[in-house]
Amino acid sequence: MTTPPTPRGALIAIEGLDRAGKSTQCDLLLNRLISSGIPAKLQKFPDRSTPIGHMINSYLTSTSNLDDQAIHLLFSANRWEAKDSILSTLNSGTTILLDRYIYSGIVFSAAKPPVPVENPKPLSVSWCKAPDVGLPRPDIIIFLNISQEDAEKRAGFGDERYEKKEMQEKVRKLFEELRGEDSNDKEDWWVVNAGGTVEEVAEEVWRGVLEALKRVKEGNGEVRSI
Ligand code: 2DT
Ligand code: MG
Repeated sequence: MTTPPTPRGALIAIEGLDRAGKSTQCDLLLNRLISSGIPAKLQKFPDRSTPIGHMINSYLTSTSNLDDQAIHLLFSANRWEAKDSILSTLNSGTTILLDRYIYSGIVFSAAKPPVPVENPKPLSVSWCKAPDVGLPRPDIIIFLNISQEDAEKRAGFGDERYEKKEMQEKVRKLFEELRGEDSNDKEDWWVVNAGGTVEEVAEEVWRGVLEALKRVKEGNGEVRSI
């Protein structure tokens, strides 16, 4: 008698603005999955632990300067270097929570103010998306949606490069555009009101996860690509 193959894990991306509660919700969710008997693992992007991640970290903490295009490609390379491990983890039956993914990659780069002279136009969304084409596509993107008002009530920003009000406002607009425009991917976005209590938000996030697990169960077992 042969045992049936292990069903693959789900690929779940958690996205949102800074201070939307992504890390808190990822930790809660990881615990809930594991205590429900669903093997799961957290993968954060950027992954600052690799050599490429070290370069990203020194850029974000402003100890190094890089061209907008170059840092964009490093963020993407930081995902490509994790691709094989993501796929083998999923195929071994473990669910992966992505704390940020290509969507942060697109909106943060496209939100940057154009540098006059050298680079007078902002990076376009399509340019920003191109290097990620071919990466594993999440079964669901859980978007923690927080209003400007609620975000302002939470603790202040840190002092990393992108943690500035104007940048965050641009990021908010671009996330909205991305969710609206991505008509092929519309069903992939699960928008959660992140203004509630931690427990309320966790409940809505959990419903998104159940939806992703259902999609995986009903699918053909293959991980789709961006
Ligand atoms: P954390 O605070 O979550 O470590 O993120 N970013 C992230 C990009 O500009 N491009 C990307 O591809 C990713 C994944 C968002 C640090 C900052 O890095 C930004 C905030
Ligand atoms: Mg941060």
